[in-house]
Amino acid sequence: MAKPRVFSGVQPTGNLHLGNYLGAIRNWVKLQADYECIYCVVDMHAITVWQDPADLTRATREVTASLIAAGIDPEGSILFNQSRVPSHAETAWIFNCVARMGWLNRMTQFKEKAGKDRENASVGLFAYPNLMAADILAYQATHVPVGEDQKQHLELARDIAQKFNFDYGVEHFPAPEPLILGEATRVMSLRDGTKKMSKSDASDQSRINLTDSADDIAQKIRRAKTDPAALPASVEELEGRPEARNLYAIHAALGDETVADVVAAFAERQFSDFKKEMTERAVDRLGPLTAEMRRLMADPGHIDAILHRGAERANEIAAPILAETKRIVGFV
Ligand code: AQP
Repeated sequence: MAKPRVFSGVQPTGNLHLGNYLGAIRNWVKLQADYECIYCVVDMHAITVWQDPADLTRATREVTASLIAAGIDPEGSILFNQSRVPSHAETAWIFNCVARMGWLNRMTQFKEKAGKDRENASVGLFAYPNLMAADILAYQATHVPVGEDQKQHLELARDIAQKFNFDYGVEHFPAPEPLILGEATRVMSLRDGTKKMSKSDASDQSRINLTDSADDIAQKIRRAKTDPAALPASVEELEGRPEARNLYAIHAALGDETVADVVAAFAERQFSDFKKEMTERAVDRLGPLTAEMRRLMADPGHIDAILHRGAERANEIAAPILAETKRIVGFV
């Protein structure tokens, strides 16, 4: 029996951080055993906000190197960059005509990213969820591993698939399911436990980048915001303590434990002890990944060849699906 198909993407908008790693990429690696996996560096999403061209090229290679270093196998899985496969843009246009303005108006990520200056945001930023739906449905993928922040966009992808099928009286697109896995599905900023850890946060102290050295990691964890209360004796005691909750979730996820395991291990101990052990765990986990990524980045030609080959394989799957989509729409 054919394995179910997974699609997921990451933007080359800067260095990947611990949130991307624990919320998404680590799960991508695990899913390779049981799914047919298509992983995409979504450069067309990246340009929904301004990207310096040279930085975009560098970040595309760097993100690809991080994915391979984290354990994505470019032979077994398909790894490529979005702009090389035309089905994404072509399907997205059709979805621009299926999705309703009212649906997109409800997307919280657009509100957060456009901020107060909505009039000045790009049309691409507004239509971003339609392109994301196209990314997934261009392959008729059924499962999408994402962090919690992407749940709303995935629900929109399901709505688009259903409306397309209903409008045209077909069963062409599946309704894709989110796979939100692990103890750290929403990693928060190290400076503010109520804000998501993000590449675009102005403060580098807010996140642990996958390119950070052991010293950087140690310093960021030492300075991470905490609260004056004692370490919790139960999981319930983490309620209302967003910074402590976040650090516990990160420590648990890095060690493949539950938050309850971490609570039990540190009850009646000091935050300084906890932070020391958290640093060791983060460095042990990320150090080899960073070293491998640096090694891969020394040969950008090799990374480009992987992306090109991946795009060819992705296109082999997407081209016949796009041909059928166009036939259904009535394009000659
Ligand atoms: N803080 C997070 N916690 C858990 N998962 C996260 N993801 C991102 N941030 C967190 C997951 O990582 C995958 C790739 O995300 P992306 O880079 O394509 O876009 P994003 O969600 O917009 O990430 P950033 O860091 O916030 O990027 P910028 O600042 O450029 O917008 C997704 O599966 C996402 O859920």
